[in-house]
Amino acid sequence: MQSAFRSRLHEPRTAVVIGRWLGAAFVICFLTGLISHGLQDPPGWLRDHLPSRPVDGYRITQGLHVISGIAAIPLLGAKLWTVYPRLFAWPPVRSVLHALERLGIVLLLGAALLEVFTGLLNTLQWYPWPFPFRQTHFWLAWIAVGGLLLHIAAKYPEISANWRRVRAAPVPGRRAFLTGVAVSVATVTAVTAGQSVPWLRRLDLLAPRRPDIGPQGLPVNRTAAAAGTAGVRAAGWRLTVAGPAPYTLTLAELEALPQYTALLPISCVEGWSASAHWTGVRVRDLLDRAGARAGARLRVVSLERYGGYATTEMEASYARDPLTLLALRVNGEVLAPDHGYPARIIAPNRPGVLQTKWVSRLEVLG
Ligand SMILES: Nc1nc2c(c(=O)[nH]1)N[C@H]1C(S)=C(S)[C@@H](COP(=O)(O)O)O[C@H]1N2
Ligand SMILES: [Mo]
Repeated sequence: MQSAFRSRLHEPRTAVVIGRWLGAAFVICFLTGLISHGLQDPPGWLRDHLPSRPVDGYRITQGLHVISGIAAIPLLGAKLWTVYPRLFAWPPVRSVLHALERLGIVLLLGAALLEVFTGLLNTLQWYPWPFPFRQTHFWLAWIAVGGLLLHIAAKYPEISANWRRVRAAPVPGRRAFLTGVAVSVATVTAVTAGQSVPWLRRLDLLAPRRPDIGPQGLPVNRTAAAAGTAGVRAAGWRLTVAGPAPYTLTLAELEALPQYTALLPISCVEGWSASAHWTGVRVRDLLDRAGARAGARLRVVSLERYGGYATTEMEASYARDPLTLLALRVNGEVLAPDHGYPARIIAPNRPGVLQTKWVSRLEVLG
């Protein structure tokens, strides 16, 4: 059977080297994914411990998440090519242990392929499936990690025998093949990482976003037209703050309050990020005026009616951070409609999805 596959590179040392690179990409992707999930949708026990610093934390972890996920695609291809003759091994199951080993591979392979596929399409904002992206992506990651651990345990003897080059049998062509794989990984990384890494921006040929293209030099995910908020005018707009001492402000009254400027990024979960100077009123000042207690959480309500991010919640660590603003300006200009005119939330170390635009109401929670 094996003789049907003529390349000599279907061999363990090649599989181990690529497996190491793929494993590293997986681990980075998994850990940064957990961070992203925790920040975006924290379970109760974590909710009151989310840090609002470092300011660029989420920008870095989510940038790495998408970079390592994209790098995993050519690595998965190379790994699969290296080992696929074994998928046809006969008899298909030799023992209970062998059955377990193959189950691990089915879980790992199925989950890993689906994971990079759904992740890649997510960066393109394309959701051609009937299930919710985020939960599916989250649970598949755990299945992949479980499959990976089973796989490493089952292959441990072979992995350790081929871990060091001196102990593995020499095979001509191996070095060239590994170099080719490394070059393709470097290339896909270089032409997409510019969506989050500023000094790679000029090479950003294939990523879905250029972080400097859009109104006021910033990309837009959901436009005012799509959100149904393009017709918002200062005259009819009010900010309502609901709390122990509720009040309502016009835009002119909001502009008359002390204004602060902060350099903060929008870091989209899809991988692009861009920093800007935001100017507006501190959220904590607005909350103090409403008589909120120090540990109070906050609900932010947008004028947008139907979107999944029309209403968001903010933990006290963000609401109390002096850099967290209800922003009225970006880079010195009044917010464009697509960036949330007349007022939007901007807070440090938060996923872009929670930087709510077209805000009309803040509700103090408990
Ligand atoms: N009301 C509302 N706010 C929103 C969104 C939305 O769909 N509705 N999208 C969020 C997402 S996913 C991102 S990445 C940022 C993008 O902000 P920008 O369009 O100003 O760059 O806005 C966030 N704020
Ligand atoms: Mo986003």
